[in-house]
Amino acid sequence: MTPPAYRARLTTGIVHFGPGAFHRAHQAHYVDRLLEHDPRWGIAAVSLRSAGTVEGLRRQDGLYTLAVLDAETSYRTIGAHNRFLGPGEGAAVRQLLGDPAIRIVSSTVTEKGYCLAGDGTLDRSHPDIVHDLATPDDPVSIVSWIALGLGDRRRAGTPAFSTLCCDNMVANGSKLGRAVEDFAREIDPDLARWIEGEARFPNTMVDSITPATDDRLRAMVREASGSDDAIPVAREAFTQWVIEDSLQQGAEQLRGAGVTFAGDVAAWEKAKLRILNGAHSTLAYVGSLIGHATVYDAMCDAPLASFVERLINDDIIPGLQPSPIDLRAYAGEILQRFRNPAIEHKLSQIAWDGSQKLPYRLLDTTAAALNSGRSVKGLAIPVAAWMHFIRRRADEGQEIVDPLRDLLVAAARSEDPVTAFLSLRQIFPARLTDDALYAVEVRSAWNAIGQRGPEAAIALAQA
Ligand code: CS2
Repeated sequence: MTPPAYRARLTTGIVHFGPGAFHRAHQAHYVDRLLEHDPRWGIAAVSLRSAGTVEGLRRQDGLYTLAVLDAETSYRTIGAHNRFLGPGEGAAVRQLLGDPAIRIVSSTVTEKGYCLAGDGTLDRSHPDIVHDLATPDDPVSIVSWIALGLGDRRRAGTPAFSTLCCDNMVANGSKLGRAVEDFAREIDPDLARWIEGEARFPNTMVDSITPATDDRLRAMVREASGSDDAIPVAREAFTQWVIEDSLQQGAEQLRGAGVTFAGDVAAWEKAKLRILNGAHSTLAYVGSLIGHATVYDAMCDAPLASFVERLINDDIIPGLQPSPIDLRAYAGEILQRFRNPAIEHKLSQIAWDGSQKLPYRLLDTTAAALNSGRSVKGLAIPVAAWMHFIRRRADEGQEIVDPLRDLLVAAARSEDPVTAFLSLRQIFPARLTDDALYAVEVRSAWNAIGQRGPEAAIALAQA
């Protein structure tokens, strides 16, 4: 692979925790663009839990192929990463976080990686937080790493770095910032006050459909470029990054690379998380029960695609109004993106971590519908489908990727699964479970799916 021209002058300005496919296809794409004008924003890839991707990047000196698979196909060698730190290299990570040249720390560690409780605050009982409170100089969680890095800067008189959470989470920056302050307060109240005053955690919305890397992609890259790239990434042509306008350094460079800065990210974030990700999870669970493998396959299923479109227009969009965004047009673009035949986005991948995803993707929408007196019949179907999905995978002995796996399997195997699932306070807020109507609709959907199948259930919902 031919390195981009900026590699010769590249210095490190960003530390990123969790350099998985989405980070390398999305954030690194924007940084790759800005590096052509300012080489001081190289990315240090940090993965302290698993060596995999970091070793892959190290072996290729940070170079990998970004394949854009859409109406047109393109390939680009990304060279934005110039440091690679894996398990056991915590001392080097700590030194890097204290380096004044590092102005942004970003993360894609998935929703569960932030050790938050169901209400979005720091979960002090989380094993990683318990560990880190006992040994704050040897952290395992991203929350503690950021507190450690900021603490070192305070002691050294170095300005704070800005932290960019790049995971799908409502008010992602505010939640991470509060968790870091709450953690710091437990070990040094003065540090917590300094972080509150000096450090910035802008909220962000990130979007680009990025399927997991597989051998099919490696073969495509080899065919197209002749490169034996072990860690290529692929995404659709659409990409969007909206950042709250409070970044201390780098905003001008990122804006020049195509990032949108907004005074308030909430409208963008809610629209994306509830329309795109809510539809994704609906397709994942209902589509998997029907037997589809990818988003494209599920969208070729006309009754299912029609159900999702109506769910968006009749149940999700009303809960987002008023909005500065033309939500129907936005939704239409998303459904068109889902129909991209070049992207093999596996429903099984989207189905991971449902206990962490459902609250912001479908349950917040359901609470809004209940508060407005609107029907929740349609919204109950993907939730009941998720319950059936868990029970089917448990019965078939298939892997269930979810931090609450054991609780979910126990609920699925109980005498009354619907009641057992709805009693999981980590997932279902009281607003929903205290509402008799919601339980009735979920049970009705559960029974319809169980007795007549998911196809009948979605037909029933549209009757
Ligand atoms: C998907 C998201 O895997 C999933 O849960 O819904 O990764 C989705 O592809 C992205 O949020 C799109 O921006």
